[in-house]
Formats: sequence, structure tokens, C-alpha cells
Amino acid sequence: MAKVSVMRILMGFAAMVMLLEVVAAVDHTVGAPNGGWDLSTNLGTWASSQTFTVGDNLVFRFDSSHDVVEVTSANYDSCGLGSPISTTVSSPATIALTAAGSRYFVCGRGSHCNQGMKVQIDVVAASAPAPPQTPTPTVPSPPQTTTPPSPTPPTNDSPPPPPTGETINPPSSAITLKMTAGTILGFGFLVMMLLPL
Ligand SMILES: [Cu+2]
Repeated sequence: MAKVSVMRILMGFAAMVMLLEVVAAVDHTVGAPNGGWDLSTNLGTWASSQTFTVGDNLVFRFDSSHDVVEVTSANYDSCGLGSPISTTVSSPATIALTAAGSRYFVCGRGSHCNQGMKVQIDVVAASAPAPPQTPTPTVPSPPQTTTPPSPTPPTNDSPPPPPTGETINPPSSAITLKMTAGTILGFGFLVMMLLPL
């Protein structure tokens, strides 16, 4: 019986890990949602609207009048097609972003690159647990014996005064991350409880 419980916990944990991986890797469909890998999409604007993180994928979807050529920075600037890093002619072309740094993609057909069908992808490192830092010395706060709080009438319906000098607006991405982690944990435990054994 104990063995079964351990199995259940392990499987639930595995489900959580898998979910985390699914959430962590993002597929960026180039130009989406309002455009694509074509001549009419402002690919620079699209790229700057995205955050490319190591582990994400680029997905180029295109018709047969285009292809995807990964080139060097120099060739990107000049639309040169010599010695390409890779060439993909069939859609979709999925490019794994495996390292931090810049990657350069152009269309190799006709003069499409010179017409603007090119995109630079700046990949940032995945947010990892912060490396161990030298502990900041905790400065003991001086005893606050100065002004006592202004006496507020003890009414029950007066809301507490807002805390001053404290920012309570963390970046929305942090909120999203926490919510996602919470959702994953909750879902993982749900899976753990529902696993047929
Ligand atoms: Cu093209």
C-alpha cells in the first residue's frame, strides 16, 4: 500500500515536471498573429514584440515562394546568401533557439531579403535561479520612537491607510510567472489525485 502511494506521488511529480517543460518552451511563429514569413509583414516590429528565451523555438510558416536561410550577421546586413548556416525550403521550418545571442534569418528567394524579408532574433538566457550572492548585511532598522501614528477614530469601516514608500506593483511578467507556477502545481496535484491506480 505504501508502495502505491509513493508511485502516485512520483507520477504526479513527473506530470508537474512535464507541464513545466511544456509551459517553459515557447514556439514563436514568425510574424504571427497578424502576419507571417512574407513580404508584407514588418518582421522587425514583430521581433521586438517578442521575448526569445533559450529553449524556445522559432516556427516559420510560408508558402512555396519563400524559404528560410539562416545567415551570418554580415550577410544579414548585405542580404548575402553565400555559405548559409542553414537553408529550409519546406514549411514549417522549426528552428530551436539553443543558446543566447543573435540569430539572423533571411528569405533566399529573388530580392525578398532586400525588400525587407529578414529578421534578427535576439535570444536571452532562460531565467535561472539567481546565483549565490554575497549576503547583503541586514541593517537593523532604528527604533522608531518618533511620531506615533495619528490617532484615527476607531471606526470599523475605515480602510487601513495605504502603505507608503513601498512599491506594490511588481512587473506583470512576475505575476504571470507566479500564477503559472501556481497553476502548474495545482494541476499537478490534481493529476496526482486522479491517477488511476
Ligand atoms: Cu521570400
